[in-house]
Amino acid sequence: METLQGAASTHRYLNVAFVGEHASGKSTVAGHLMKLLSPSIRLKSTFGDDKVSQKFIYAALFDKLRTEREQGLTITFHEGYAQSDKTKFQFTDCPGYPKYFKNLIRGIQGAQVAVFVIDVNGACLEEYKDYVQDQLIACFHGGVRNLVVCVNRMDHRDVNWQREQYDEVAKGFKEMALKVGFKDDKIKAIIPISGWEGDNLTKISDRMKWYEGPTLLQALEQIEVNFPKEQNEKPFIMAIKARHKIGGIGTVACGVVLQGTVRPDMELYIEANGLRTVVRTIEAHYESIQEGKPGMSIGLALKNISRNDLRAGDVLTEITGPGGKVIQRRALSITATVVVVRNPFKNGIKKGICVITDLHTNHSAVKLEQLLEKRDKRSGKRIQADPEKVETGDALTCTITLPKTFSYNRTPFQCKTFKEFPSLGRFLVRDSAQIIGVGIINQIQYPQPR
Ligand SMILES: Nc1nc2c(ncn2[C@@H]2O[C@H](COP(=O)(O)OP(=O)(O)OP(=O)(O)O)[C@@H](O)[C@H]2O)c(=O)[nH]1
Ligand SMILES: [Mg+2]
Repeated sequence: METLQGAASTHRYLNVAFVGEHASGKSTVAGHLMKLLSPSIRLKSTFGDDKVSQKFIYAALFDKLRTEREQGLTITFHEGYAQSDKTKFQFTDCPGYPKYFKNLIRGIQGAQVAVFVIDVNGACLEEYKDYVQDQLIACFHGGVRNLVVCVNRMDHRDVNWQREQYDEVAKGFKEMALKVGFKDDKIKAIIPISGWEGDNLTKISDRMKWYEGPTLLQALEQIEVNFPKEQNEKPFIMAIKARHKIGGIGTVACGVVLQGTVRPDMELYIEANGLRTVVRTIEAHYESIQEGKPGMSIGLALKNISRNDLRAGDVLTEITGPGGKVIQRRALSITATVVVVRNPFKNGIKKGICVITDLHTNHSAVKLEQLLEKRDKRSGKRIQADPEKVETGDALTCTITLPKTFSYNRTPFQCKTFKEFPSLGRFLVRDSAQIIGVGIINQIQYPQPR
């Protein structure tokens, strides 16, 4: 096992996602922490002709879109970088508004720890309960196993730095996280903070003497993330989170390394459309690096392709076959086991319904083609063959058809069976802003070779 470390760096890398219910203060906490770690960052009170309202001054470090600043809410995920004595942090500020849940799902991919910023007023246990539970499921099923919880707005005049309300919210949230599957020892800390005033972010606050620590920074520093070394030697695979065209550099694919090591001049192909490309340069944390390893969030400058050839949700794979041959395989359908966590349909979940799957960084509309078996959620024992419908709490084996027509003759998503490659073999089943179930892929059906 090894920790993630850049070749030229003595720091380790840590990828942190900020999540939580709407308007709990995620962007403010992320922005304030970044400002405390990098005092040279300037807080902007204007962007061109736009004035930033004083109360969004920290949030504006992350909320970079004009509409986000105007409305004071995050729409898509944004990244920021900072470093402490031993860690280089990548902070990903995710949206909390339920309508933008899909952007949160993409934002948390590759994170090693989720910082849950929840409001001390307890909205995460009442108004946003289902939604916060969905965020927990998305983190857990997406492979984010470490949690740091920040109970925010301790400065609020009704709370006035006292512990009663903090205790209540902390207890309720912990119960919810344990129920979703998080291990007690992976909930690293539940910290009372004020994102706005900065209490307990990097220094212990003397306004809450009843809390002994750790601070948010200490809690993040204590998290150890190790990656199995044998993953380094396998063929390189990266899931794309975002694509850019940058002047002087060209097409850049940003994403998370799922397996293997990437180096400059490596030949890759885009599985979705079979196009080939070559790595020009690699960047992490605004620094040029020579090797990208599993778990790292990197940017690859690519030769011979344009920005439009890539899509967030695609997968880049190393060309390894004999003679560097690329075989583009279009999956027709998958057989999967899905545990239903919620049933939003009046008549139950039946065959033929259209749902959205979130597989790593990919979102696709798919059809539930056939319900094969209803199984016991815990033992996996078959309860019923060919069920007509399933309800909340059932486990279901089903076939899911993938859409056939796509521009550029693309495959909708690149997947593997869960057994073969867990991170490309598990997915969420969603209906707009709510999770219906969590699934794993058992089998993939490809067309017969002609
Ligand atoms: N009093 C007080 N206000 C805060 C604190 N943290 C954030 N706020 C205010 O809460 C409002 C929302 O903050 P944001 O950081 O935009 O919240 P968010 O969670 O990023 O919101 P979404 O991304 O839209 O879900 C802003 O007006 C902040 O100034 C805090 O600790 N105390
Ligand atoms: Mg925000």
